[in-house]
Amino acid sequence: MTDAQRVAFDEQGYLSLPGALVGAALAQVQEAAAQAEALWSADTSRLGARSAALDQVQAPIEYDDRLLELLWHPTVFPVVRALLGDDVAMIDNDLFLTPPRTPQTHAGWHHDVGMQGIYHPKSLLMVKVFYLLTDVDETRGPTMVVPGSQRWEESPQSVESAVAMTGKAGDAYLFNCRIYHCAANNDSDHWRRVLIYNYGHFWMKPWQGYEPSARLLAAAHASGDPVRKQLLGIGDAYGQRLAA
Ligand SMILES: O=C(O)CCC(=O)C(=O)O
Repeated sequence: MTDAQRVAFDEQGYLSLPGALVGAALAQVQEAAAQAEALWSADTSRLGARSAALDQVQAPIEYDDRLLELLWHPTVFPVVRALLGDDVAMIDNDLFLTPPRTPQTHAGWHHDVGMQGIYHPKSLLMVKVFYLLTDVDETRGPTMVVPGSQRWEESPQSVESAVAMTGKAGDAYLFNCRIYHCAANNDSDHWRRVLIYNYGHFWMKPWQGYEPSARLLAAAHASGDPVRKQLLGIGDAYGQRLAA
């Protein structure tokens, strides 16, 4: 992570990471996401939300190792780790599918982190990474963020300064989960598809329903990979951190 990225993240509360997935890597992730979507659509007992505003495939890392492996993406994860610290862990993950012409957004303005940390550089609690699987312009339901609002005790009174997180398929962005954000309505004729990976500190619990399955935990143990194990919550509650 560059100093310029650190300054921008600290001031604005978000970072764009264009071209995180390109070429064959992007095609693989899109294929894996499409297969997860098909399985989820065919079986309504699978976890997630189904509404006119959003189809939410909950925990896509359970569907395909190509989606699991994005948790430790070679260029994006080091930025997340640099921001949150060596005790980084996974909090939740989703595949969001926003239908065309949504009647209303699936996510009005909000902060993900209700706890208001004491303001100092280490009070960052959660960082959320988005991978665009489709092109997203202003009309296609982009995430909107109010730059700098992650530092404020109160929610902004106006969202006039909000920025739309637009981009091409394969682009990524991340934000401090304390930032004030929403999803804009999808006013286009296109689906918006985005993978979301949320990270916090090892002492935090995953959101309910996102605890890794026994299968994923066994595979992480068998891999012996310290990053994979820690991200899935394997370790000592208050002593776990990745080696430098
Ligand atoms: O779909 C989006 O861009 C917004 C998602 C959101 O609000 C969230 O993950 O907290």
